Amino acid sequence: MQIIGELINGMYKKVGNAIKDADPKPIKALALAQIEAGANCLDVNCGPAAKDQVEAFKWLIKTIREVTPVKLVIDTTNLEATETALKCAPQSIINSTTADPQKMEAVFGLALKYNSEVIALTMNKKGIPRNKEERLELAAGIVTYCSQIDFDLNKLYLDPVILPVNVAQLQAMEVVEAVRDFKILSTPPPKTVVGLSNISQRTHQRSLINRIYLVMLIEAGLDAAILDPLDKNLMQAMIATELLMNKHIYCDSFLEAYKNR
Ligand code: THG
Repeated sequence: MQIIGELINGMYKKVGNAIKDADPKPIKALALAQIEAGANCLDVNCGPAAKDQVEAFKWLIKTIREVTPVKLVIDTTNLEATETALKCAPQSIINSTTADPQKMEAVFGLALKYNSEVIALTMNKKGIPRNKEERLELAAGIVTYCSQIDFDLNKLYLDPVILPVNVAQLQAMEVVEAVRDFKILSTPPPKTVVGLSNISQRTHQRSLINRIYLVMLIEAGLDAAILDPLDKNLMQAMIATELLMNKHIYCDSFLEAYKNR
């Protein structure tokens, strides 16, 4: 599975302050720690604190690039900041577009220009769907648009949008089943991604809820997740699930073997 580290996000005080003070140390440390823990991509989100998103992204990407060439996931709704980020780091993953036609036109336009991949959220101006069927309908619209503009479906990630279980308990299974059903929309099938930690925001036992939900999503065919790779129990649950789904060769020391794969 593709593991996208979530920790370079201005939502975290430490990161928000580092951006504000232009202090590279915490950012570099978070980049390296997440990769060491198994992340193969890094989400980059400057959060609500950054006054100037364009400058914040320029600085963040330059800082991260001083320690690693890993693939970046550009997490912002600001199109100008997205383009600036892509100039610094082409072939990144744009996070994200919605299913709204105008937004798709702008975002997929940038993706074609910079040879980038795209995360498309199955939501629109009306908000986040209430069930699997509405998510599928929006996903179908996104896939159809990609075919029309000849966007390589291998570069598309569909995100069914996870809501916190404490405010939307009925949605958790709708998202799991959406992940399963997105696969029938096209050949090649679109990839799927989620922002895992959304599920446990403001709940007790966050780590437990995150890892059980990740297991359910992987079983449904999830390809990638934005998550906290420093959560050891979470990473071990992921590896064990993939092992039981026959995605890795079994050995007695499979946790060790995964690191050296
Ligand atoms: N889909 C896509 N991108 C996303 C999301 C998604 N990007 C953002 C988010 N959701 C995924 N990233 C996070 C990062 C952190 C948290 C949740 C999701 C989180 N943070 C703590 C909190 O809010 O409680 C912060 C605690 C602190 O301040 O220390 O939970 O769904 N495509």
